[in-house]
Amino acid sequence: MTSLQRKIIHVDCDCFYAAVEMRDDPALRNLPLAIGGQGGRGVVATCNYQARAFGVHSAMPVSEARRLCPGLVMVPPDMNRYRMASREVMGILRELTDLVEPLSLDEAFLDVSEVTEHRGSATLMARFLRRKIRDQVGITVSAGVAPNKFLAKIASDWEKPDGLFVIRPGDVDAFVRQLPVNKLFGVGRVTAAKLADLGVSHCADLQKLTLAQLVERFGKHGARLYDMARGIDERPVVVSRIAKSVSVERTFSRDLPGKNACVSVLPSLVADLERRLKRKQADKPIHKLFIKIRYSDFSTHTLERMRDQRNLPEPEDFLPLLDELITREDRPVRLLGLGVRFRNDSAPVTQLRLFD
Ligand code: DCP
Ligand code: MG
Repeated sequence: MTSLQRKIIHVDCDCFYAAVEMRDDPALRNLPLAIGGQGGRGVVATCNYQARAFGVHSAMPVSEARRLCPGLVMVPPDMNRYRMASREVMGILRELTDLVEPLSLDEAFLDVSEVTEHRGSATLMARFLRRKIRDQVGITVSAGVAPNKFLAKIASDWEKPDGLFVIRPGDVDAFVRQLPVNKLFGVGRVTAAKLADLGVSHCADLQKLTLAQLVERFGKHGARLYDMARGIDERPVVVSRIAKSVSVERTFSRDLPGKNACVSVLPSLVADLERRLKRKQADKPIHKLFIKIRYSDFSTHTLERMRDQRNLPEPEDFLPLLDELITREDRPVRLLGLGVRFRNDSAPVTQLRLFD
């Protein structure tokens, strides 16, 4: 019997740090741009796709990057802004399903096998997520859809940047056979060279080796190679996250003209927050309230204040935060968000580990 067909989406932001910088300073958009350098180890953390055309890439010494691309613009990293963008991306993914496994700030797996929205189509879900992240966070992501993690991750890279690639169950074998072995997880230069000695360059060649041959040659990793060559990967999407906060946010189809308009949408945002709190067994003591605002130029500000209370928050509870955060009354607002943080010591561990 075959196991139930899963639907996995892998999402990976395009040139993540650089994308956040280009979003916040559109003048950088049309220039070759790298993040890193100053203060760091003098290497490129990432660069935009214009810079990649010159051969610049992550982990390259800045001096070499400048030699390859004399017009390169270097910007020092600002992790706080990247973390905030990451939280927003992950928040959008988690609105679709709780089964989200982040791998780093800019990528995550989703198991959407049980999601019924979007007609249950993982392809439509991936399109929806890509559009929503572009509109709300202001950066592009690439996505891969496949029956397992290994293939979904390869798929998200296939049409990068700003792309979507789908591997349907019936296409797995043909797709895998033409795949160069260096695309496989764990196959670096050394393993690739060993495989080349065996006459293996693509998974079609790899399929000709027996499990015993691969284990003898590569140890434990041999069994993984055997499976991957056949597009098999049973690893579950693992969720291990302690709910430390619950929040809601809204990007307005037309910018709100200023503070008064923000005050008038507070009640409906608070109502959304309450619904989420009730859904998430969140009768834990609330420790802090926070709000977030994004102006039309994408500059984003947050503020949080202590407020120990057990009962659900009311719109009036957020007014003082709004007052403190908005210093210019008439600045157009693109997004407004609010939320609550729970006390650390009371946070229950909501962990779903299928197996390690
Ligand atoms: N990063 C880093 N040092 C590296 C690799 C990555 O600091 N050697 C950081 C910067 C990247 C972020 O991690 O923006 C995400 O890494 P990715 O490998 O996903 O690379 P990018 O998102 O930048 O580009 P891509 O469009 O290829 O995903
Ligand atoms: Mg990325």
